[in-house]
Order: sequence, then C-alpha cells, then structure tokens
Amino acid sequence: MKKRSFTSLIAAVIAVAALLAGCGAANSGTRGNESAAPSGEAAKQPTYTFRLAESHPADYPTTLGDKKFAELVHEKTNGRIKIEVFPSAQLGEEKAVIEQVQLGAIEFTRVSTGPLAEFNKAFGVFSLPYIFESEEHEWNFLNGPEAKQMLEGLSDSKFVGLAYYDSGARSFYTRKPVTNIEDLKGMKIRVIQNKVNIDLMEALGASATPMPYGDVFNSLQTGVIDGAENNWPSYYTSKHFEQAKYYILDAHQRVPEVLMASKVTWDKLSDEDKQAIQEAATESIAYQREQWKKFEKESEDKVRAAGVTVTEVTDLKPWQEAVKPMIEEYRSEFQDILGAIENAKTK
Ligand code: GTR
Repeated sequence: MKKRSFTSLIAAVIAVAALLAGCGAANSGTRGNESAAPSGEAAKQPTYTFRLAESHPADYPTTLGDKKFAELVHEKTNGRIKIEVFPSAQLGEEKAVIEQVQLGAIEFTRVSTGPLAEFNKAFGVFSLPYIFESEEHEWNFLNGPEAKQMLEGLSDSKFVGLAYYDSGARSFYTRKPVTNIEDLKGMKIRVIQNKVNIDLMEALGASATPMPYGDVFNSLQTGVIDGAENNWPSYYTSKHFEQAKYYILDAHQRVPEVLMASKVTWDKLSDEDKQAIQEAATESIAYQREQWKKFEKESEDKVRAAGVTVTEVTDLKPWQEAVKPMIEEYRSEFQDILGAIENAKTK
C-alpha cells in the first residue's frame, strides 16, 4: 500500500473511532484545551478546539488562507475557538476528508470544488471547460449572489460553505510531448473524480483515470498514467513536473477551492460563534488571493527554471470546439448557473 493511502486509512480509522467515542469537539464542547479557557465574561461561553484538513503543504497558498482564517477566528472569539490546521493530507485524501466532514468527524476543511461535485451536484459546473474567460470573470461570478447561493446549498449535503479561495487555471502536463489537442488522443490522463471530468477527457479523445492526488506522482513515475492536469502551484509542489515535463497551457478549467465546515459541528455553535467564523472566512479571502498570486508566479518560475517544456496555446478554438457537445449535454443540468456565469463576463 502506498504511504499516503496508508496514512489516510489510519487517519480515517482514528476519526471514526473518535466519532464513535463521542469525543468530537462539538459533542463535548471542548477538545483538549480546558487549560486555555479564558477568564472573565468569555469564560461563561464554551471553548472549542477544531481541526481543519488541508491536502497541500504548509506554505501553499490555500494553507496560508486556512491559517489566516484560524487566526481571525481565534481573535474574534477572544481565544475561545482554536482551529488547528493539518496540512499535507495528514487527515486523509480529499474525498475521504469530505466524507468525514459530512459525518462531523473532522470539523473544517479546504477542498477543491472538483471532488465536492460528487457530494453536491451543482459544483460540477466548475469542472466544465472554458466557461470562464479570465480570473476577473471567475471572481466576478464568485463574488456574486448565485455563487453565494451555491455555498448555501451545501447545507443539503451536510456542509456549511464559508468562502471560495483562488485556484488559478488548470492545464495538462504529460510525460511525452504534447503541443496540440491531437497529441492528447489515447493518453491516460489522471483526473479528479467526478462525472464532468470523465466526460471532458472523452471529449478531448483522452482516457480519464480518476485517482487521489497523492497517488499521481507514483503513477506518473511508473507510467500507469501518461499525464495529469493542474495549476502551476500544484504542478510544482507535488513535484509532478519532475515526471511529466511537458506543460501545455490550455487553461481548460478554473476550479475554485472552498473553505467549509461540517454542518454537524455548525449546528451546535451559538449564533455569535457562527457569525465570528463566517466573518473570519470572508476576511481571509483577500489574503489567500494575494498569496495565490505570489505563489503562482514563483511556481511558474521554478518549474520553467527546472527545464520543463511549456507550450502556450495561441488558438483555443479547436479545444473549445471539441468540448462544445459535452457542454451542451450539461446545459440543462446547469442552466441557471451557466447563465449567471455568462452574465458575469467582464468584457
Ligand atoms: C489542486 C487542488 C487540490 C486537489 C488537487 C487535485 O489544484 O487545490 O485540492 O483537488 O488539485 O488535482 O486533486
């Protein structure tokens, strides 16, 4: 068993055991920080220590956003609510984490809307290709009422959506040279598991191989897959660029990240605490986006310096044409959201 899958299994066993034993933070009101209980007025209110699961390393921009969020929550609750950020998939791979957040065994997480689509169908819209023209277009939509409604809709799946974080654009990288859409034909490409991604690979003539993020490096190394796709920071920090040295910038998706809580945890909090947490999440967005911008450039520089062959796609037409029929197939399912995305265009 691969090291990371084994770690995820252990994490899952511990979390379920904790849940069964009824020692989740929301059940007991505290989790191991009674000594830190503040004095005075605040002492009458409960103290909590929660966990936040993050799959990226400690210095990755989403993790920095999580930490800023935790810091703000701590500040706004006078130290009563402590959120410990567990980076590098210590609490498990994304899908397993989402399942545990749904159960209330993990209280907070930052995940991609890619895997989230398997739990809440509306989020599949972000995996549709070329629907955003730019970062501005994407954020114009994410800051609008429909995107907020999508976060609210997460409560149907036992989550509380708190904020969107930036994740740039995803492009393909491969072990063998790919310089145009034709070269992708027949290639086995790792995707985040969701139905839209599988249909997307088919539309491009490639074959979709869904697997957890933590398994991609080995699968590239052993040739189980021919390539994968991601943004600059993930391509760099995962070291996938060492195995797949051809990066073709088609920017097919902009799949935002989501900061969210377990509804099981949330329902046990006071209105005042809910408000403090929501405010902290909203305030952390600007910081996360700033960090994203900086790190995106740094990762690009590092990857280019390592000798990766980067192909800019000057004409996106053939790519967009190839996926048109699949987008049409999804049009009725995502009609309203697609309309709102269209209306959020900035030019
Ligand atoms: C990254 C994203 C992760 C994960 C990963 C993947 O861009 O931040 O949460 O979803 O992609 O491809 O699995």
